[in-house]
Amino acid sequence: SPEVTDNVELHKGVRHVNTLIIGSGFAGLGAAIRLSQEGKDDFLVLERGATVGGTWRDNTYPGAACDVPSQLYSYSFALNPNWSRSFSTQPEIQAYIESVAKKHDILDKHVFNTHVQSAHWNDDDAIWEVQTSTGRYSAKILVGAVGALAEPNLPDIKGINGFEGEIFHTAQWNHEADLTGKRVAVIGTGASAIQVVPAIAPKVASLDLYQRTAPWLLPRFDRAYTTPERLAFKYIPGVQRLSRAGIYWAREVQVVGLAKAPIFMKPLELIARAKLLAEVRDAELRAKVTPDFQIGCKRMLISNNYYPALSRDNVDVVTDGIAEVSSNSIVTKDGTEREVDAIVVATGFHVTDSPVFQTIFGKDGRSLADVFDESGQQGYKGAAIANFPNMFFLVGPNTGLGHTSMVFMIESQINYLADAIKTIEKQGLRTVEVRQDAQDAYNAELQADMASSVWMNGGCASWYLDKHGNNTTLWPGFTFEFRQLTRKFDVAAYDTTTDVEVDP
Ligand code: N01
Repeated sequence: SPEVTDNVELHKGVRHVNTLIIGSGFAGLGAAIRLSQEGKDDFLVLERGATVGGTWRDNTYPGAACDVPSQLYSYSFALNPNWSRSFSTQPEIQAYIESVAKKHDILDKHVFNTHVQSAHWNDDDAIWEVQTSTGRYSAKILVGAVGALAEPNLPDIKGINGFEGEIFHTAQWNHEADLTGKRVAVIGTGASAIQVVPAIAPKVASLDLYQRTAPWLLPRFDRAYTTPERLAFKYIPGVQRLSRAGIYWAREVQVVGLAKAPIFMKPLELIARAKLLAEVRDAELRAKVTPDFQIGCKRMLISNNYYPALSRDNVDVVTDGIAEVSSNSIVTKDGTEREVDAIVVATGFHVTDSPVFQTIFGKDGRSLADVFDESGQQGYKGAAIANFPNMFFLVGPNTGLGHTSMVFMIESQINYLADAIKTIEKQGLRTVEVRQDAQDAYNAELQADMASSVWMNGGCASWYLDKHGNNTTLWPGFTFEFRQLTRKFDVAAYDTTTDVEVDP
């Protein structure tokens, strides 16, 4: 049974809090800690998992690690002097997140093992009514911190449900299944696959890698920190912040090539081509894994062991599309059948079409999914959405990044949320709802900035784009611009109602 805190009021027999946060990954946890630090203790976090961590808790596949430098991959209020490597592995990141939660004594504000099934705005009472797998809640303010890379995307391939061997998604790795000596297929060649393949290739009998689009790969400058470095991070004030600032600015420069002037991506492409030539000696294989779109259009991947793994005798890269899956094999469109014992599905996540959007219903009773379906995944400053009063997203529309740490963006969004909650309280506001015209103007400007980006012009399809062909996931500017934009809650962009008289 879920742990439930008892410091909640009842509203019509339902547990009521001022602020209800859904999800406890980096975003939800960070928001919870911030609210607690500011004394806004009337909140709860609903979390479907058994602990904090979100995507880092869920993605336990062999080889899982971060492609953002460790120094950037922590909250600014909880730097981690104990990172063992320059690029951290999943267990280390998960341990960090759990340690931050414990240190800030925030676990008892969580309701774990609780799946949010629906959230409806009740306009009469100006509250959100939330149905979960373990009970009902209501809240004045709803915070969606559900993550963009949380809902596994299972490919719709003919016959796949009839496969009789082991089959699982990278984000739902079955650790009971021993792949040693097995014939394994991996479907997909994104960030997850390029980590899984080198990790399992040495132990499986054979590995067929089903590639639909060859990714661009850059070197991974990963190494263990030396003892003097670790001691310096720990004991010399400022060293870690200095290192963090240096890496931050080096990464931020990439925005010029990605978003502003893709011609500046050329040097990276040359590096990637040189790497391909050096690491894939077989010309036929090299031709197969040479990308056919502009670097940066899809997320750039970093690895030193992916190409060597593809060159192994027991690994085959299959580029003929999959026609169907039988009970014990995969059949490609050219009619070839390859028998396998297990299939690893590395096909990514529902990002612009998350099933969560089907469960949130706004002022006019329409779901977020319907709203997004019609107009694309649009929001205001990645946080608010017109017709969804008193609701804020963390990692909402156009807040993702292709080059640096999401934790920076998350902290910017938490600033905005915290100031919104303060403003609502201070001004005695009953509801705040972003004005449609403010949201439209924001998106028009954002998409104008996006137009010149490599994501729109690089000749690829990616999870960055929604079904309308718009990039509704990434932030097209420098992250410090977003920080500036979200520094204060700009109530002027919102329609508000008031329920109490307050002294000015
Ligand atoms: O997912 P993806 P991911 N039949 O969507 C293919 C973060 N991340 O889990 O390119 C056949 O990128 C699809 O092919 P195509 C990171 O932000 C970070 O790998 O669409 N193939 C693609 O090759 C990342 O971007 C880290 O043609 C199908 C692959 O599956 C995001 O998570 C590690 C298919 C999906 O790639 C997602 O990465 C892991 C089908 N029906 C993840 N459907 C690090 O920090 C899809 N594909 C290192």
